[in-house]
Amino acid sequence: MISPEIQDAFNKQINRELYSAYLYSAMANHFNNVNLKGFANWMRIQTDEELAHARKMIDFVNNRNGRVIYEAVDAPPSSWESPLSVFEESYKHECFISESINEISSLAMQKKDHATHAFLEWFVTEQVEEEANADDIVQQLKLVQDAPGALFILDREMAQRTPAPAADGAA
Ligand code: OFO
Repeated sequence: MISPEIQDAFNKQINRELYSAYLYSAMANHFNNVNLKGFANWMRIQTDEELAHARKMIDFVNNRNGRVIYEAVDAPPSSWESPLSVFEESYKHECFISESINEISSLAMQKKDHATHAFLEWFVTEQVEEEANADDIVQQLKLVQDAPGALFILDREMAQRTPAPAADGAA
C-alpha cells in the first residue's frame, strides 16, 4: 500500500509528465508550422516518451493499491521565436522535471518506501539522458544560428530519430 504523501507526490508528477507531453506536442506542431519537419519528428517522439513516463507511474500507483487522481493540465505556449528558444525551454523544463523526481525520491527515502525508491531509479537515470539530449541540441543550434544551410542539415538529422526501444518505460 502506498502512503498518502507518496500517492499525492505521484499524482502531481503524473500531471507534470502529461504537461511534458502536451508541451512537446505543441513544440512539434510549431515545428510543422515553420516547415522544420525533422524537428517536428523529434518532438513527436519526445511526446510519446512523456506519455509512456506518465503511464509507467500510473501503473505503479495502481499496482500498489493507490488512487490516481487527474488534475487539469496547463496549456503550453503555441509558438516560439526560434528553434533555439524551443530547445532552451525544453532543457529548462527537463531540469525542473529532474528536480521534481529527485524530491519524490527523497520523500521515499524519508518514508522508508523502498519500492518507490527503487522504481524511481529508472527515472533518475532517464533524466540524465533527457537533460543531455536537450542541451546537446541547444549547443548545436547556437552554432548554426546564423547559417540557414546548417539548420537545414540539422533538421534532416532530427528526422532520423526513431522511438527508443525503452520509450514505453518498460526497460
Ligand atoms: Fe522528459 O521526462 Fe518525463 O520523466
